[in-house]
Amino acid sequence: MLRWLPINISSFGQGVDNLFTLIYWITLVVFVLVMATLVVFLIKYRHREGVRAEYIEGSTKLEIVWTAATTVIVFGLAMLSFPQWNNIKSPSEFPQNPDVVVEVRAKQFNWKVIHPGADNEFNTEAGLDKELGTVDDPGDDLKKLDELHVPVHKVVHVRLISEDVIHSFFVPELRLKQDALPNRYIPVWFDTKELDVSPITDFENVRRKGCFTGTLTFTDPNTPSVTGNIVFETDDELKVNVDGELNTYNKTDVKQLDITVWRFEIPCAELCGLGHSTMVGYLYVHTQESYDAWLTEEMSN
Ligand SMILES: [Cu+2]
Repeated sequence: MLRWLPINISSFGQGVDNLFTLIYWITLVVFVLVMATLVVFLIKYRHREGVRAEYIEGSTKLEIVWTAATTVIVFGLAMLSFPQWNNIKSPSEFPQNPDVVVEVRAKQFNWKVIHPGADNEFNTEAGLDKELGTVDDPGDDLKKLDELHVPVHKVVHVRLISEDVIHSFFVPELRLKQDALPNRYIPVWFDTKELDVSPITDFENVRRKGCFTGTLTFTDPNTPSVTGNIVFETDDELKVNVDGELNTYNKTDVKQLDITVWRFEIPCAELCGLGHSTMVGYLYVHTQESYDAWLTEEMSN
């Protein structure tokens, strides 16, 4: 595992990482060999007085060797990639009966997210019938901007589309990247199966682990625990938004962190216009209780 990669939270991420690591090492070995050969040849065949350059027409044997070696490597990698690709990208291979279905609409420069609500049907906004435009439909679409909420360890299907230009839906921690095209729904799926939901006692890089909403318990038994959003982190401190107030806690004072919501960035990975670099949404991964509470609250608004 390459340590600088983001953490992996998806069921298929480890397969992607294994391929990535393999390609990385193959590339590194080839790079070192080519550069070493270059340096050796630079020295060996440098200009020397009285030595004339020799005219050579190449070596058939060498040509065959490196063509064959490259072919074996490329085909080998292709064979290893096919099952991963099918698992992630082929709709026929998707886990059926998803726990959550959402629609993500990319638009310069936001992610519009539609949760279908209790009727499990899209485009049934309250007071709007999708065909007639009447007010008879009790519709319950839940529309959010730059926020995608899912329960942890569940299968999620996403209907991805763009409303203008080509964008790219990218969640590095899911090892998932998919272009969004105008006028075409592209099915995407993920399962946050690898997200570690156990209480945290090691407070290094808690934001890298996606920790967002949680309860902090302190080593001093007299300090009452607090619940809030972890919005900033330094090597020694955690800055936590508790009911709108920003509190700073020393990591050494914290005994345990119980997380209920993890948050990961959804950057747009396709240059899509002047505001491209500002196009970022967030994937909120909830514990089941937190997800149910969030949905109930949003639906009642
Ligand atoms: Cu974009």
